[in-house]
Amino acid sequence: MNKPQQHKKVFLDHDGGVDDLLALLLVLCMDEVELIGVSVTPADCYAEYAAESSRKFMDLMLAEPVEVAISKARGMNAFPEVWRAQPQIINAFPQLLNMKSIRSLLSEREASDFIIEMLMNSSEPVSYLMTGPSTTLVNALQKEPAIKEKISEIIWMAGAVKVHGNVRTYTHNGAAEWNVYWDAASAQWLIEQNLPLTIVPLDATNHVPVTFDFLEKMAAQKEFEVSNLASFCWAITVNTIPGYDYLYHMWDVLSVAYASRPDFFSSKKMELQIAQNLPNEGETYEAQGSGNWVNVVTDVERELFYDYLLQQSRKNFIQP
Ligand code: AGV
Ligand code: CA
Repeated sequence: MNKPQQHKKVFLDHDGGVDDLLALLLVLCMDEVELIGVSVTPADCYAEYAAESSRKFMDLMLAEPVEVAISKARGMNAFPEVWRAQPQIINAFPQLLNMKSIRSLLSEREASDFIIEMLMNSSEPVSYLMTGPSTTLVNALQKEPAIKEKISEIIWMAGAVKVHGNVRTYTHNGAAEWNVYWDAASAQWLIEQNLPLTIVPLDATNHVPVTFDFLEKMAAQKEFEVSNLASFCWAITVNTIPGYDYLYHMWDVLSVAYASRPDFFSSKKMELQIAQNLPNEGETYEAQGSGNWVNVVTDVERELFYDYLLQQSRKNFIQP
């Protein structure tokens, strides 16, 4: 289980869902990782709410918190409002409500400018973790292509390659995953850039639903403050409409775990394209001979991953 790890600089570009915030919490628990900044895209969240939770999570875990920037990116296809409002429940938890002053700063810069500054100022290449749509990163890359040299890898929760997607709206056939569907044009542009890109699609994340068995194990170690906070966060996801397609999964938490423990995963290089029009707008499909090479995570050792989450959560908050 314990594997020595090299020091890694990481940037987290998330979109404020409950599992995005749990992904942030996991990154904050990774000893070998130095978080250099966070951006929030207003996709599966209202960004102001998510920025507040993000700043408070960092205050709980970091002696020297980093900045959070809000993106002005807008997707073609908005997330359902009930999903966007859900994570505000986290700001209503007593642990967060009782934090009256926040040390971690909200950046005055728009997130794509913030990303450019953080990457250009970094002395070493950065692992770029992305758990929402790609629009903010694409905006940054288009404004300042030199940031490419500063990115050692991009790990992106996105797509559904061999499995059904999770978009359920009128006129759509369900083949797309939401982070891609929000802005399919940016996603296609990104995969064309020849960057060291790994996607963690539903093919992999379908293996890690939020189960009561897992919640019981996390609850059993609630004397650790991180486990206690994580238990509450997961608890607010269990009202997701029952039925396999709508079950809450550990999408983003699984994706950031890949940064630290790639040994839990199987992946393979595939040539992908992204559909731009209905009925399958945002579908990530294999196009042998005419696609763009992307490293695709296809499977995960589920029990190793769940155990890793439990182990990483056996931590307490810092004493400020
Ligand atoms: O498609 C998965 C992405 C992940 O980044 N998000 C949720 C994760 O943060 C969209 C999503 C799909 N189904 C959802 C989603 C649901 N039932 N509730 C909230 N968001
Ligand atoms: Ca997300």
